[in-house]
Amino acid sequence: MAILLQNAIFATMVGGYGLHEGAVVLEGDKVAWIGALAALPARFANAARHDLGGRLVTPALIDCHSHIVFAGDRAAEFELRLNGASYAEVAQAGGGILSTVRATRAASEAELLAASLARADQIIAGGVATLEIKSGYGLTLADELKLLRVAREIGRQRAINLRVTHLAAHAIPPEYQSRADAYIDEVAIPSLRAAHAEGLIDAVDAFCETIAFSPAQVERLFLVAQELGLPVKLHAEQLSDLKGAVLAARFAALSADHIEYMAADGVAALASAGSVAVILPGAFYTLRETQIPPIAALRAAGVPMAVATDYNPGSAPLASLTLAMNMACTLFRMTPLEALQGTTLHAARALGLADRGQIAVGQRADLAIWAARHPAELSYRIGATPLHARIFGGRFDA
Ligand code: DI6
Ligand code: FE
Repeated sequence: MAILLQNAIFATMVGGYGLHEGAVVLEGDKVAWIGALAALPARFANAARHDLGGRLVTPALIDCHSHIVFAGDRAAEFELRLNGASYAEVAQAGGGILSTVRATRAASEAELLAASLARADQIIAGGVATLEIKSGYGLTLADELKLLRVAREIGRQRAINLRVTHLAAHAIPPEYQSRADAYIDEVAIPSLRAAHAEGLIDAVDAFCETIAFSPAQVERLFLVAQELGLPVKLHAEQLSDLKGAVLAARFAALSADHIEYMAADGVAALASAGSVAVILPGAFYTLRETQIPPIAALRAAGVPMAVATDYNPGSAPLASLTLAMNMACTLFRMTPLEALQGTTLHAARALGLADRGQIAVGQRADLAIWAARHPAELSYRIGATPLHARIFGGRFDA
């Protein structure tokens, strides 16, 4: 049964905003037709009509970088940092990611699922229909698989498309202190192989940083990903410039993420590899970082920029993708058009998905209907969620 959307402003995201004031027909889980109502083909004459009251419609948003499967919270660490400790100092003192690892290991799969579903619901309520989720708070073979299974289960229990990413190379657990190479060999690579064998993952990520894994260690993991035919992406240049983006580009990475400290060589490498730069202003904001990612250089080099929440308990307890868009504009001087491209078209590309991120014939019928008239309003508002309704796979949410 087809549905016809009329009396709306469609930001198709085809060539900029691609604003279209007309009608759109959805059939099954695909966009079937776009045009002026007067030109509606006879075969759609019986489509169920929805008058959208002049509202803005965009492709449903895509959050291409999150870490929502975890237990506990880090409010105490927030307080420590406000009292002067840095993110790296907290991490070195056994807090930070490792405190979440302790809580996550202790949680049962059911507890973890319940906590993670609540976070997925927050994201969905913000107009998102495709979400990437990473593991990375288990750091043992069994615990990483537990997180990945929970991530997959979210996609079965909720109206959302998931892409699941293996991130065992997120932090060095205490039992491998000063033995990061052994961790790569004994946990990261075996859990990658096991997760792939179980069909749990779509991509492989790592945290390339002085407080985490070196480029040489990441490369060993990426070689296994390559052997398994899995695409890679990388947490690169978040706190320092280890040339992670250059490494990622050598593996034709889907994306390099964070990249506050990326230099000109990284920009050039991403441009020639066709990788996406994933901008994560929530972590920048939370850590009170002052080094801004090289937005102007990325723009000049034609590197597609995505914007994501990075939703995680430490550096970005941020559930709202439209707030991330606001931060990308206000903190990094991205334009509202770039911010919306970053959560639609370019976010799709960052996940290797060509069937979404635009409103065009043949694209997935995942749409967001907003209490707004112009797409810049999505980036402009702070703290309100202007979602009016969401369509997932051709159906309005109940
Ligand atoms: N960089 C981040 O911002 C998150 N992971 C990473 O590699 C933070 C994760 C955390 O602090 O729990
Ligand atoms: Fe992250």
